[in-house]
Amino acid sequence: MILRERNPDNLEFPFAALESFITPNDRFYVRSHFPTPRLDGESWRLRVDGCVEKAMELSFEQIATMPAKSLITTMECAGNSRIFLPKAKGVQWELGATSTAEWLGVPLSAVLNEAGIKAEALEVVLEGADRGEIKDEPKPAGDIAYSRSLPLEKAMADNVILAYKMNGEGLSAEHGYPLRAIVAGQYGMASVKWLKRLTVIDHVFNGYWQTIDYAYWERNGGEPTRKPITDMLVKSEIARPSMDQRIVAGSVYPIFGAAWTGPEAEIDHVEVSTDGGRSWGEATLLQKPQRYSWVLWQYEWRVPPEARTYTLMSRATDTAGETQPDKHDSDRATYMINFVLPVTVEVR
Ligand SMILES: Nc1nc2c(c(=O)[nH]1)N[C@H]1C(S)=C(S)[C@@H](COP(=O)(O)O)O[C@H]1N2
Ligand SMILES: [Mo]
Repeated sequence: MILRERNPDNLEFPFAALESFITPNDRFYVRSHFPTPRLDGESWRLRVDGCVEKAMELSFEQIATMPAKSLITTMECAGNSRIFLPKAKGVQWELGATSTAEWLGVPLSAVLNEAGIKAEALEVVLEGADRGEIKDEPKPAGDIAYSRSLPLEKAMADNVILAYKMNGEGLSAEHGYPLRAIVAGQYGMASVKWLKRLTVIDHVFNGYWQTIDYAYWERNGGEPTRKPITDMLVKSEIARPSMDQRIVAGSVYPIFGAAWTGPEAEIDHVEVSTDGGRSWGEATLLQKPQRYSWVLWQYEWRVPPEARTYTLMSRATDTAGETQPDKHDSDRATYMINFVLPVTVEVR
């Protein structure tokens, strides 16, 4: 793993080592804002309160005996690839703040239905057990918990689970033990780890992590309005070759990578350019694209005999017709970075 930050530890999956569709647990990237809470599964409770018929406290045992559901999802941090933006502040992620796992848990809807949702309910706030002080301005005073809300309709959808297993193993402390949300198709910030409380509210939640941080400016023709970051945007990345790699002139090199998109579409196709974006050829998808998870792809490059620097690019398009843009949209600041990323290599 590539260590991007210490305490809290932020670990990047070395994307150049991408091999399998499922990311092994010890290679799954870690993104935490505060030190990892060490929770005890025995005494831990999930509190459910707010606009519900009966507020509850559920033990791990009670959750684990409810009907389970599994989801295979790719999770990408909204700040992944930030290193490609000029002088951007924040964790300097390159390509590997993205990973794929099979999660097992209970649908969030099942827990909410158990508590009984009142008619005035509008959103559900998911709160983690981790807390601390924010360093950068603007910031609230004192310690705050990590929390995010989902509109009720999203919270009740079948792509949201409260997970206690990752690739068949109990969650590790870093990935949210004992229980975390998985919001399939959204950037990682929605998948709250170390869940301790679900609060149903009758208003829009304007918490720190969806107004100041993990938010962007949306323009619908007119003035910009502040919106929480939600769905992942269509994206592809080249795992191999990696930046500045040397490649033998006249050989055949399999360019290899992954592509993924948001919750409303699947990957349709991936194109590759070996001449800095002038011409494009179609890559082969190595699996049938599935909703919520990446697809691995490959492109056989007949490396020219001419020794010089070449610029490789990949560009994905999804079934909704969305394609990766050429440039980063600055209304997204240092998040949602899905523009076509160049990889320069040395042919010798
Ligand atoms: N409680 C809590 N949940 C959290 C976070 C956090 O700091 N605290 N980080 C979020 C972000 S920004 C991401 S990208 C994902 C990362 O999940 P992972 O560490 O399992 O990869 O967790 C999300 N859930
Ligand atoms: Mo993130």
